[in-house]
Amino acid sequence: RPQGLIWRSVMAYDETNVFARILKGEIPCRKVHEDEHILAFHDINPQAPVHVLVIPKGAYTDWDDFAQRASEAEIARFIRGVAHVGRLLGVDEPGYRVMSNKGVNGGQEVPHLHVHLFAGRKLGRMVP
Ligand code: DGP
Repeated sequence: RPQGLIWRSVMAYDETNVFARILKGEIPCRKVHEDEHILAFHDINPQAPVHVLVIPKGAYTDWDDFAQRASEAEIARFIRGVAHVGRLLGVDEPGYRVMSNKGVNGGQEVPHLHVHLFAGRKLGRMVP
């Protein structure tokens, strides 16, 4: 483990969560993009004209779990993948918002790391 970083035990990944089931093909989704490492699909309850979820295929519970356990290559691929999805959707201009909820106070409902990509209108300022 690298020194100078704070490491905490992470909650065991729940393999029955809904996004794990989508990755296994047990639950359908409206797919936007898939490759070896990521899957992007439309949110079932869209909060903007474009509301897409991007997930890594690895078993990571949330943003913090990913930051602690994923390799730098995985992290880079994920960030590049999210931006790729923005371009595929044709929303890189005039732009979009990327957001990830972590834990109870973050409002996270599904315990598999996902980022929300919102686009299609000028979004309001974030109201916490
Ligand atoms: P979060 O609160 O950040 O964990 O967001 C979870 C999102 O996942 C929420 O916007 C609704 C969406 N969602 C939940 N279940 C499903 C599902 O079965 N299919 C799809 N496409 N989206 C789902």
